[in-house]
Amino acid sequence: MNTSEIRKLFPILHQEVNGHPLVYLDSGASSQRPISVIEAMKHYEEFDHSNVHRGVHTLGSRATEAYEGARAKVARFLNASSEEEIVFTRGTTTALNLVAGSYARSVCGEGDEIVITPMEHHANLIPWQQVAKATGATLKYIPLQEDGSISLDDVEKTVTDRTKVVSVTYVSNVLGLTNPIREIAAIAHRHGAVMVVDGAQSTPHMKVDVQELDCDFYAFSGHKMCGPTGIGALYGKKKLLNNMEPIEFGGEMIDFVDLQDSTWKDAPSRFEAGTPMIASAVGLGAAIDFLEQIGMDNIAAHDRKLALYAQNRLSEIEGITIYGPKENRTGLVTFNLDDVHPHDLSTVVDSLGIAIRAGHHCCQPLMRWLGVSSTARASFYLYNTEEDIDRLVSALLHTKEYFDHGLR
Ligand code: 7TS
Repeated sequence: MNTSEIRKLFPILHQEVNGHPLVYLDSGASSQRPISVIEAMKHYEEFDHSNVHRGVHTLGSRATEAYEGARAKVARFLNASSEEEIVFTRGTTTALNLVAGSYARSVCGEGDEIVITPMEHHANLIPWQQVAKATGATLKYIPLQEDGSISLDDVEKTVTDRTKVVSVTYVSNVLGLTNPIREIAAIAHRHGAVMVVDGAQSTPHMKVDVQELDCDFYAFSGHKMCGPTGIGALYGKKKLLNNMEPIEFGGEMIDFVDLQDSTWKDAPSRFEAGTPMIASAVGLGAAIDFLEQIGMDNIAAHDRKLALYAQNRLSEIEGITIYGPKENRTGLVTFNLDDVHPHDLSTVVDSLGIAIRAGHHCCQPLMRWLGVSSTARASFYLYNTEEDIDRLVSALLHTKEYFDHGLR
């Protein structure tokens, strides 16, 4: 993988911020887009736009082909068994809310269980709390081990025959670890539960095969994998999707409408009421082309190498605490430095042109488990280099000096 050639394809990276060349280390929140994605969306808007699935005119057909073509790319990218298993959504959050609001609400009742972990992003936590409150089901947590990982023994102990849904993130957006989804799915299935996967942080960084994972639902966002905002998808096994009730109603999702009742089309249409985000879907398709051209295995190796390099370089700084397991980090490092508030850290490094994230990362229960209210986080992608991390380390040393002097 030639990172310096890849960097040339991302126009946004070539600018100065606060008088310094930009170092973008916040791809975990949202990645940047290559020129091919920007151009694909521009071409669509300039030449092909119309509404989809409606008119018989040429632009209508082109728009429909572009939109459905993007769905086919997503299906292939995740190795779904058919395009009908891919529902376009606004992103991971909307996809998980769809599974919770439709599937889980209909199967859960008093005494049933939903199993998640304390490391979940709020998008994979609050929807389940809401289902539990509405149905009388219990929300149970697989405990975390000392380094933040989960053990399959604990999964075995937590999942029971009353469990209807197990929902776990593939990669943690704070700890950077990868959960053993295939093994967890096997345990869930043995108890008759479905396996839901939050793929927001895994899909950008590794080859994903939903059939090999044998998960029932898989959610991800386009904007974290070189695509635009406002688009993502829910993969669901066909027989599950076609037995689920829609949670939004209107045009394009119906089969037959009478004055008092209506029937639905099969998936994915039944979950895509109204005019969809067509240009964003085109952009997501172009992002998949781009990532596949570079190769997901190459990207995975690059991101892991950078995370390891960052972990080693940051550990050299006195007073730093790095969170999460030492091994197998996927593309990010979360840390605190002495008692400098992460927001102050992030402000000082921003003044040196470096973008990192600070806060609770939408993981308040995990922050409580870590015993902190917030952390800083540097996250990496295919356009980052070891020099970016060296710049971060120098900026952190500068910050430390600044605050040490301030305290004296
Ligand atoms: N799940 C995980 C694991 C995430 O990291 C995120 C976003 C989401 C779900 C929600 O994705 P969305 O596209 O629907 O918003 N995570 C982050 C983050 O770590 N920093 O900013 C957003």
